Amino acid sequence: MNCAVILLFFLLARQSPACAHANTEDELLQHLRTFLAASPPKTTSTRRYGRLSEADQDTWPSGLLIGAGVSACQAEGAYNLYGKAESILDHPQHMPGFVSPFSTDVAADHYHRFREDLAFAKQMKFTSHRFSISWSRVLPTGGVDNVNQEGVEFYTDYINEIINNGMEPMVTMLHFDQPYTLEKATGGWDSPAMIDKYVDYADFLFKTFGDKVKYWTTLNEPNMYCSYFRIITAENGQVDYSKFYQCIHNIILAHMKSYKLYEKKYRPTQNGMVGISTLMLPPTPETKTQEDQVAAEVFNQVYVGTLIHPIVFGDYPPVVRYLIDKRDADDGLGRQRLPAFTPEEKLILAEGVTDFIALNVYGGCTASYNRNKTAVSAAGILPGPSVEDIPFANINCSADFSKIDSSVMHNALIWMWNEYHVPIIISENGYGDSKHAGVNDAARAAYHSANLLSLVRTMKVYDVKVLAYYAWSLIDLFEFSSGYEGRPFGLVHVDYHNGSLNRTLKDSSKFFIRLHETGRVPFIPEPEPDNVSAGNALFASHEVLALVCGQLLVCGSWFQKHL
Ligand SMILES: *[C@@H]1O[C@H](CO)[C@@H](O)[C@H](O)[C@H]1NC(C)=O
Ligand SMILES: *[C@@H]1O[C@H](CO)[C@@H](O)[C@H](O)[C@H]1NC(C)=O
Ligand SMILES: *[C@@H]1O[C@H](CO)[C@@H](O)[C@H](O)[C@H]1NC(C)=O
Ligand SMILES: *[C@@H]1O[C@H](CO)[C@@H](O)[C@H](O)[C@H]1NC(C)=O
Ligand SMILES: CC(=O)N[C@H]1CO[C@H](CO)[C@@H](O)[C@@H]1O
Repeated sequence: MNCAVILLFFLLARQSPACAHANTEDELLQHLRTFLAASPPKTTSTRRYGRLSEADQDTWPSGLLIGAGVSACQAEGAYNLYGKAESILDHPQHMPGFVSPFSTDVAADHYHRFREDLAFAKQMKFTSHRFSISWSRVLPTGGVDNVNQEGVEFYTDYINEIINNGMEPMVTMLHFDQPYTLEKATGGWDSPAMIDKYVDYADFLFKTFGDKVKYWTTLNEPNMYCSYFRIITAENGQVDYSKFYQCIHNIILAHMKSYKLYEKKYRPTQNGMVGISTLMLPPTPETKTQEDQVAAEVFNQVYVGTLIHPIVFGDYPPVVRYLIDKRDADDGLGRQRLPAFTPEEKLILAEGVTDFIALNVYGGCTASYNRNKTAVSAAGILPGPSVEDIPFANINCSADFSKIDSSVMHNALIWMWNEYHVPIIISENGYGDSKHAGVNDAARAAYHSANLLSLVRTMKVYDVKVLAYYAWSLIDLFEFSSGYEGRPFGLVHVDYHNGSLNRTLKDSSKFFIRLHETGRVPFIPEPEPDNVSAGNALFASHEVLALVCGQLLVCGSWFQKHL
C-alpha cells in the first residue's frame, strides 16, 4: 500500500444555511479583513542585500547552533525502571487486553545508550543537543513532594555528557508525557489545576539543572498536543474537542508563570533563555487573490497565533476572538470556548513572556477561500479541530515527510519574524524516510541541505534572528504517526528490525561533517527519484495511529468520524 501522502482537505465542517447569501459572504470577508488589520502591525523585514554574493550566501552565520533532537517518550524506554512512573503515554499501553503493536516500553533504549548516541552527535560536529526531560522520571507522581533521585541523577549525567562532548544542552521540559497519576488527579491540560503543578515542576527543573542548561522550552507543540495527541492518550473513549482552546489557554498561563518565575528567581544567576514551541504548517495562498491571502493569514492566526500572539502581545489575535465567539453564538453554545484572560494576566502577557519561539516545521499547506460553504468536512489530524472554526478556508496540508521544498522554511521564518519579531529556534525539521533507504539516505542529506540553505539565506537577506537549528531526529525513534519503521527520521540508524537496536551512522551524517569542516552549507542535489529504492511503505500514518490505539474505544469512533 502506498499511502505516504495524506492530503487533508478541509471544507465546511458544520451545517450552516446551504445557500449563504452573497452579501453575507462579503460581510464575512470584510470582518475578517477588519479583525486581521486590528492586530499589531507586522514588521517588514529590511532586505539587506539585493542579492547575496556567491561567497556569502551559504556561509554559516557565527553563533548559530546546530544539532539534532530526541524526546524522552520516543527514545528512552525504561518506562518503569529506576523509579520512573507511567506517563499518560505509557498507561494506555498497559491496560488489560490492549496489545500495543508499537510498545514504547523499550523504544530506542536511549536511557541505557545515550552516551553512545551523544558520541554520534559529537561525530557529526554538532554544537548543541535537544532532548526532553520525562516529568514522570524525576517527579513520578507529578509533585515536588516526591522526587525520584535516580531520575535526577540520570539527567545530571545526561546533561554532563552533552557538555563534555562540546555541545550546548537545549531542554524541552514537557514533550507530551506528563505523569499518569497527575493527569488523573488534575484532569490534564483541560483543567486549570495543571497550571500550578507545571510551574512547580518548572521551578524544580530550573533549580536542579539550571546551572548548566541555558535553553529551556517549556512545552512542545501545544497546538498539536491539544488536538491530536489526546486521541492517543484518552482511555475512556472521550476526547472533548470543545476543550481545545481551554487546553491551549491553560498551557499559555503555565508558560507565562514559569517564564516570570525564571525571570525573577533564576535569570539573575543562571542567565538562560525560556521559550515555547509551536508546530507551524506554513500556508501558501492558492492564488494571488485577496481572498486566498485572507484564508492563509487566518489559518496562521488560528493555528499559530492562538498560542503565540498572547505571549508576545498580551491577548488572543482579534480575528481568532471574533471567529470563535461568532461560532459559539451561531451554535447557541451559551459559553465561550476561547477563554478570556483576566486584566492582570493580560498586563503580564503584554510584557512579552518568551525569549524565543521554537518552531517545528516540516511541510506546508495551500490555502484558498471557499465562498460556497457547502462541502463536506474531512477534518484530519494535522491541523486538528481548530480548522473547523474556519470553514471558509480550504486548508490542504501534505503529510509527505519526504518532500523537499525549501520555500516552506523561508515562508515559516518570514511570517514568524514579521509577525512577532522574537528570536526563532528551528526546534524540529526532518526527513521521514517512507522509502526505507536505511543508511543510504542521500535524500535526507538533500533535505537538510535545501532547508539549511533556505534558512541561512533568509537570515542574511531579511535580517531574521535565528538562534539554533535542530534536525529531527538524532536517532531513529518511535514516531507517533508511523511507529518505528514506517518512516524513520534519524541521522543514526537503529536496528529495530533485528531487535538488536544496534546503531549505525547514516550517510547523511557526512553532510553535517562537511558543513562543519567548510563553514558553509554544502549543496546536495536531490537524488533522481528512480535511483531511490522504492521500498514498501509499511503503514500510512492514520493506519498506524489506529493500531496504536486500536483497542481503545475512542480511537475507533474518532477514526470513523475523521479519516
Ligand atoms: C460555488 O457554487 C457555484 C454554483 O454551484 C459554482 O458555479 C461555483 O463554481 C462555486 N464556486 C466555488 C469557488 O467553489
Ligand atoms: C491538495 O494539494 C495537492 C498538491 O499538493 C493536490 O494534488 C490535491 O489535489 C489537493 N487537494 C484538494 C482537495 O484540493
Ligand atoms: C549488535 O552489536 C553487537 C556489538 O557490536 C554485536 O555483537 C552484534 O552482533 C550486533 N547484532 C546485530 C544483529 O547486528
Ligand atoms: C544512484 O545510486 C548509485 C548506487 O546506489 C550511486 O552510486 C549513485 O551516486 C546514485 N546517484 C544519485 C544521483 O544519487
Ligand atoms: C545490521 C544488521 O545486522 N542487519 C541485519 C538484520 O537482519 C537481516 C536478516 O534478518 C540482515 O539481512 C541484516 O543484515
